[in-house]
Amino acid sequence: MFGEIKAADVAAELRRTGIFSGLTLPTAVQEEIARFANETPCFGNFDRRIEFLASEHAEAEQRFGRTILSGHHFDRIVRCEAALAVQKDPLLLNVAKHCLGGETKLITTRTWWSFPTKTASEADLSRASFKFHFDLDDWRMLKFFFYLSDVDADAGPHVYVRGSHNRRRMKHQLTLLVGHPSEEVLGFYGEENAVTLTGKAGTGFVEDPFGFHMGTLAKHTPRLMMEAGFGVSKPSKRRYHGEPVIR
Ligand SMILES: O=C(O)CCC(=O)C(=O)O
Repeated sequence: MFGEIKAADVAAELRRTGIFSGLTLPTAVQEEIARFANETPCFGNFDRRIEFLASEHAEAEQRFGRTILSGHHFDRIVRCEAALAVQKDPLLLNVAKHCLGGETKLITTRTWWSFPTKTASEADLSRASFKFHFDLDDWRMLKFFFYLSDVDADAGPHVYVRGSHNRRRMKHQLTLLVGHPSEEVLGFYGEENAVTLTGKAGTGFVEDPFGFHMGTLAKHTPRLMMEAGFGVSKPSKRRYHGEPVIR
């Protein structure tokens, strides 16, 4: 699916900076997953009681009387052949094996919307990965992300701090507090190392999620994202966002 890109080159860049950003999905694949995500009801704020179509986001906020920042398709994703084809593409597994070793396996696949909303409180935002954090789901992991909608600076781009995957400040390492203030993280790693990932629908990147990263709030248009995660341990409850766990 990804042409001439070599797993060893991607892995080398991942080791160096924690992120590789040169992946592009074939248009037909991106369109098929986006069609699925538009036509399939999603679940708001990780809550299966809040079920709605992305096009009805504003009505859903009214109907459920609350701010809805995200909409996950959870296990419904297994009905989408194109998404399964992405997660099974040999480049993904090869990159993961280069980085994590031979035991590596696919552990999560999810698609979700991030919605612009006028009513988000500070508490909503800190719950929703909008602060710099690193993932603790497994002790070694890689996450592939693909934008399925165009993502510019106002559409909730993902931000990654290059180099933060292998140089952790003791204070950050020891704290279980998930979100860290931007000034503190960027003060330590350098503003110049924060990469904001924008791109057309189909743009993909892979990161070492032990590096600091965050989503940002979509200001005008919803963002549709797919993630395929690889790890080395058995699936644990901690990594369930309700997405299918592949054994
Ligand atoms: O939505 C995003 O861009 C960030 C997702 C994230 O932080 C995560 O999967 O850990």
